[in-house]
Amino acid sequence: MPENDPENMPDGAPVARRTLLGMLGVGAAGLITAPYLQAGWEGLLAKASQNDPTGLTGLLPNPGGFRYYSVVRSVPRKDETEYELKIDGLVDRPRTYTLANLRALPQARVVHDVHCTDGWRVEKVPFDGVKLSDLLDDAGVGTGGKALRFTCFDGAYTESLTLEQARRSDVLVALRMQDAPITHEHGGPVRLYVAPMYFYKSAKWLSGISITSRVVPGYWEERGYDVDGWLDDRH
Ligand SMILES: Nc1nc2c(c(=O)[nH]1)N[C@H]1C(S)=C(S)[C@@H](COP(=O)(O)O)O[C@H]1N2
Ligand SMILES: [Mo]
Repeated sequence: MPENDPENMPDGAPVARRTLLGMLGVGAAGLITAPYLQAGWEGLLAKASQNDPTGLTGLLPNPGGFRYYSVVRSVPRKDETEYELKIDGLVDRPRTYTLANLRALPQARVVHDVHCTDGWRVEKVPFDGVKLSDLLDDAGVGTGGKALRFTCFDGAYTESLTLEQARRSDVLVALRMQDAPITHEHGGPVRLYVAPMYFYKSAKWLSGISITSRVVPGYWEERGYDVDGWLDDRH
């Protein structure tokens, strides 16, 4: 389901896009040819995305191939000292992990093409982190646990997976992306990476995993996206 199909956009999204272009002080045509240095442009783009509740800054050109999405205007930065990931709900042993705790666990690497439903994709992106299945084993899924609900420290975004999907070896609680710590703009210090599904399943700024008795649809799923966001080439 295309995110850029006006039928599927949240009300008023096109207006928000015009507002953004206005904010940058240039028209759409000017943006394409504006003589920004690449690094400067990416920084500006990241900042603009933070102020774009619709994620439509993704329509602006970005040399890295990625677009920065956030459904809220600004997201607090969490470093080493502040970051925590909580696992609770239907588990035998509720857990809280710091970044150091997560780094101390066995790390797995997944290299896959990233696809957004908007139509952009980036090929062969390496992600490293802890297999979600390892964290599930650590917490121990309790009786009746059938699905996972992910929450984020942006305070708004949510996602879901079934227990079976979450146990796949290509689903990571990722600490690194493209061989570097995940940047704030890309959802660092910790984001989910669900390689076999569209990138909307890969919740940025991950702060909570709750084991639930059924799938609770996430932010975009409440707005029409598929709960099972499989890519066609997942096998
Ligand atoms: N917290 C949070 N996670 C999110 C999103 C978001 O808006 N907020 N957008 C999703 C979508 S639609 C995509 S395509 C990717 C974009 O990741 P990127 O900004 O690192 O390119 O993040 C996904 N995870
Ligand atoms: Mo997306």
